[in-house]
Amino acid sequence: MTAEYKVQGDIAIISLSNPPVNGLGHSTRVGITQGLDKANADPAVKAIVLTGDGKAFSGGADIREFGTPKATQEPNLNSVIRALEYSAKPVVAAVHSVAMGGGLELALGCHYRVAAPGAKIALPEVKLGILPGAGGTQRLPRVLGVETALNMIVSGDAVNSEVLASLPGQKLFDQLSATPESLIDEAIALARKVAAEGAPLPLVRNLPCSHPQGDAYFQFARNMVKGMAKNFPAPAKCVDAVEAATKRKFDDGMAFERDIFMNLMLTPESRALRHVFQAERAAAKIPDVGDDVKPRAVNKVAIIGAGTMGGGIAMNFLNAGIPVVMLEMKQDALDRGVGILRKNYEAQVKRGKLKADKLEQRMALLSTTLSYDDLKDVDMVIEAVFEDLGVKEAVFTKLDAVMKPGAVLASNTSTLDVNKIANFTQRPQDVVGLHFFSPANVMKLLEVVRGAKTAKDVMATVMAVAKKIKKTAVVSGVCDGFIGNRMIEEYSRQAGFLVDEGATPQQVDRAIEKFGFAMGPFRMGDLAGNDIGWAIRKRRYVERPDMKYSKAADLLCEMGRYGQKTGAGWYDYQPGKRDALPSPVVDKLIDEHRKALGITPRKISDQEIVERLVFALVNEGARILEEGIASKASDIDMVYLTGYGFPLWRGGPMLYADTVGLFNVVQSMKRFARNPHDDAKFWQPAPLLRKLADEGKTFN
Ligand code: 3H9
Repeated sequence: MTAEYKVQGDIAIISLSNPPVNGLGHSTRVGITQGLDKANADPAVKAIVLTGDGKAFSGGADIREFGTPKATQEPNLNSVIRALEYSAKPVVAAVHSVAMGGGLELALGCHYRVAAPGAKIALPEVKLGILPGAGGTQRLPRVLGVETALNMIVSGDAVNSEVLASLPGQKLFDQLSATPESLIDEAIALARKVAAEGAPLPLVRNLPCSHPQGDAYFQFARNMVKGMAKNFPAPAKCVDAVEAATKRKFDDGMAFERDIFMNLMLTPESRALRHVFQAERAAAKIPDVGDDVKPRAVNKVAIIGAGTMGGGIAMNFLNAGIPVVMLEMKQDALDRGVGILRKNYEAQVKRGKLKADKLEQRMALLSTTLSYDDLKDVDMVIEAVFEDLGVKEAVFTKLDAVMKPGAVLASNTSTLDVNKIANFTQRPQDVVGLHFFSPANVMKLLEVVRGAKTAKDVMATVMAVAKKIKKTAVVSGVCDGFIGNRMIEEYSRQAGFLVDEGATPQQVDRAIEKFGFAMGPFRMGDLAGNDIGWAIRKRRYVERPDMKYSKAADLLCEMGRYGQKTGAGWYDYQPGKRDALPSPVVDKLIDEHRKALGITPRKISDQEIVERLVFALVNEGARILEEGIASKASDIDMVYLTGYGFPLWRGGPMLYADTVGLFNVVQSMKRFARNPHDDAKFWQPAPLLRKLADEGKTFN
């Protein structure tokens, strides 16, 4: 049982006890109802207090049970709430720390509620692609009013208990305890008082629920929601459910909410969001680095290189209150870097995103130097210099000479071998890759590249640091391109073949953007600079001459069309503007290129474009998994969701493949392999993918 029962004088206390956040799993639900039965049967008990052990009142339905029979096994949450409502003895909820989702719904089923200050109160179900399914949409409007309740339900955001308790006319909390520590005593005192008074027990379900301009208000809410969440069905359904609370009898409203809840649970969008919730937390865990491995202290950081990347990386630490010393070779490079960094902060102040005094606080944490000797006292250094192994060797040799023992030596390389970099030092165990994505102060993703000799506590350290600077850290093994860029190379190769065969860059971009990518491969190339891919291909032509590429991109680069920075790439650009305009020059280039290859262009469907691009990611992702470069399929999904603009509502490439069905994915790959203009070798399904497909299994 994961709820405890004890009696204190004439009050029974039922305490949820299901770490980490008292999720309302089956055994907890059984524990609550058994506690209620016991209390009601015990003549010595006059009233009941319901609370939660540890760091939460309750985080809601136990997410670990979703999709299992236990989720709905009786007593389900609605049955538990019904049992609370019909308890003959008063039940007082003592809410603290976190009351979310089903946890808040549980409290709303109690006769009275006392909240501790500082408790986070939310119905966050919408963030999992569902809506509150145990009366939240029917009861919350009755205690907070329709508008406040709907805002909370549609946003899913947490509101502090003090804020809610101070709303005029609110009936959510009967009392706010003086301190978190006095909560239980105050809840017990209230329970005793109401038991002694013997007044009829109040039920939220009996409160009225209406809005003075109902129809107009709900129409307005629908319009708002449509604009904000166009790829997610849940928010609009939240509006329907709250409207039902104002128009239907309570039990009819409950049935309506239940129906919507069950339907939303089956949507691919909800599956994706629930996957992401778990994937995000799973990414922070490294299979062989347990909680017993203690991170090293990181109180001061050095950044080598004051370029765009170095400056962006520095901002992350300054934002988190961690002092940074930035090193450059020349004073003017330092001055330029610091100037850009300050300008970035000033732009944030102008947009109202940062207070002016915060800007100065952050800048005060930044110091600069031209001398490696000044790095002696820092706990972690991140190198962000030019991508050249010789340059890295020079930097790491110097770092090795000056850094204190135990300092973490990180490289922001995006392409080079971290093991080689580690071996430039006498302390390869302290070396790790930290691949930030540009702009480094904005992008959530941080690929943590674990070298062959990287120490476990260095891994624990950088994961802890990543959390502090609010990055989604995903661990990658050492390989060319790590997880993200290794996969994107296959995606880009497909984009090239598609153009060779008959698609225009615009069609490819449009198709994949309609699928949900933030930006198609050609617009992306123009933004990042087509010369970057060109440099990689030139290397490949030497290292892997057997690899097949479309040469259209090389021809483009030979014309100097590197993208936005040269005013022309796959698209034309007007001076000072970023709008991608179809280019007759590129059309001609592609046309001649096809002629030279002897290809008669064919019409390619959007579906084929999307499948070839996305399944290229999937096949390479499967190889990355079987090689152990990524330890979980969900890590690959996190890389693509947080670093490459993969649509959130599809949950990442690997979950998307699971949703399509791996059998179907393999069938498509076999078809692509028969296309003479494509790369038949690449389309051999990765052994892991084939095995899972044969066994009817999924990546996740
Ligand atoms: C619902 O209630 C449906 C009902 O309306 C209807 C039902 C019929 N269950 O975030 P953290 C785990 S839907 C089980 O890192 P924090 C989490 O996986 C539910 N486990 O910590 C992690 O585990 P691990 C609506 C849960 O302190 C650990 O707790 N509720 C649950 O930064 C720590 O999590 C939500 O959507 C759960 N419900 O934040 C609540 N929640 O250590 C979403 C968390 O193994 N949860 N875990 O990796 C949150 O917002 C945050 O987790 C919370 C704690 C604020 C609770």
